Amino acid sequence: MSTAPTTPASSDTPAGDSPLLIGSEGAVRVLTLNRPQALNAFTTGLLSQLRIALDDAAKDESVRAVLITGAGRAFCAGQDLSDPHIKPEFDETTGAVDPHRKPKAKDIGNLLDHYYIPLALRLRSMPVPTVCAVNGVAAGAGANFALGCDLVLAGQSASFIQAFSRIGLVPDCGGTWLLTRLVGRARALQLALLGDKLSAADAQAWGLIARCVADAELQSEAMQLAQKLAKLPTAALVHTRQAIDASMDLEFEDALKLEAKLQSQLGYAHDYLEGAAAFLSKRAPVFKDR
Ligand code: LHQ
Repeated sequence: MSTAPTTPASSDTPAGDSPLLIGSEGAVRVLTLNRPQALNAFTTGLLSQLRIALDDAAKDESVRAVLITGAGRAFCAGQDLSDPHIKPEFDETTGAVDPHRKPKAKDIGNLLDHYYIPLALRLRSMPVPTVCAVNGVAAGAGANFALGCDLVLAGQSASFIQAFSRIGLVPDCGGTWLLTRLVGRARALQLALLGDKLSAADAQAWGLIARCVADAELQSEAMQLAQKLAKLPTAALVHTRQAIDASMDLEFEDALKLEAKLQSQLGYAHDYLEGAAAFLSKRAPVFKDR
C-alpha cells in the first residue's frame, strides 16, 4: 500500500511547501528532500525535519527500510549558504567582502554540533536499512549525507562533489571518515582537496556507491531495492552494518569476537529460527525481528 507524501507532524509549513515530503510504500518509508528551487540545499528547518522523520521511522515498528531521494534535478547541494545562521557579511551589490569591516564571527561549527552531527549519527544508527536514490548533483554535506546511507544508487546524470574546499572548509557530515573507508586515502584526498565533480559512473567504478543506473530507472530500482531489504531479516542487516563499520578499527581477532557476540544475540531471535526452519522445510521465510 502506498501513501501520498505528507509533511511531518511537527512541521508548521503547509503541505506541498514542506522542505521534506514523507510517504510510504508498504514497509518502506520514503523521504524526499523538497527545496528544488535551491537544489534541496539544507536549511536548519530541513535538517530538523529530516532528523524528526528518521526518528519517527526508527520508532515505527511497521517500517523496515527507509528510502531517501530529492525532488527536482538535484539530490542536495549541501548546506544552504544563504541561511542566516552561517551567511557571511559581504557587499550584496559587488559581492565583495569589505576588508575594512571586521566581519561578525559566526561559529559554523555550532551548526554542525546542533544539526549535522545528530543527523549523521541518527542515519548511521537507524534500526532499519537505508537506501539513497541520488537523482542529480549531491554536493558538500548533501554528498556525505547520501554516502552515509547503507546502499547508494545514483542516476547516470548524477554527480558527487566534495564542494567544501571550494569555499574554504573541510568535508563534514562524516565525509572524512566515509570517503577514506569507501575509496581509500589517495582518492579521498583527490576528491576532498580538488572539489571536482565525480560522475555517478565513476562513483560506482571507485566503489563510492553501490550502483549507477539509468536516470529513468532510478526511482523504481531504488524502491525495488528498498522493498527487497524490507523483506530481509532487519536485525541481522543492522548488526551486519555495525560489525562492518566497527571492523576497520579492530584487530582480526577482535572482529571475530564481535561477530561471535552478535551471532549469539541473533541466534536466540525469531529470524534465525525462522530462516533456518524455512530453509530446512524448503519454504520461503517470513522475517519479523527489528
Ligand atoms: C544554492 C546552493 C547552496 C544556497 C545551489 N546554498 N543556494 C555545514 C555547516 C556549516 C557551514 C557550511 O557548510 C556545511 C556543509 C556544506 O555543505 S558546505 C558546501 C555547501 N555547498 C556548496 O558549496 C555547493 C554550492 N552549489 C554549487 O556549487 C552548485 O550549485 C552545484 C554544483 C551544486 C550545482 O550547480 P548548477 O547545476 O550550475 O546549479 P546552480 O549553481 O545554478 O544552482 C541553482 C540554484 O540553486 C541557484 O539559485 P538561483 O536563484 O540562482 O537559481 C543557486 O544559488 C542555488 N543553490 N546550491 N548550497
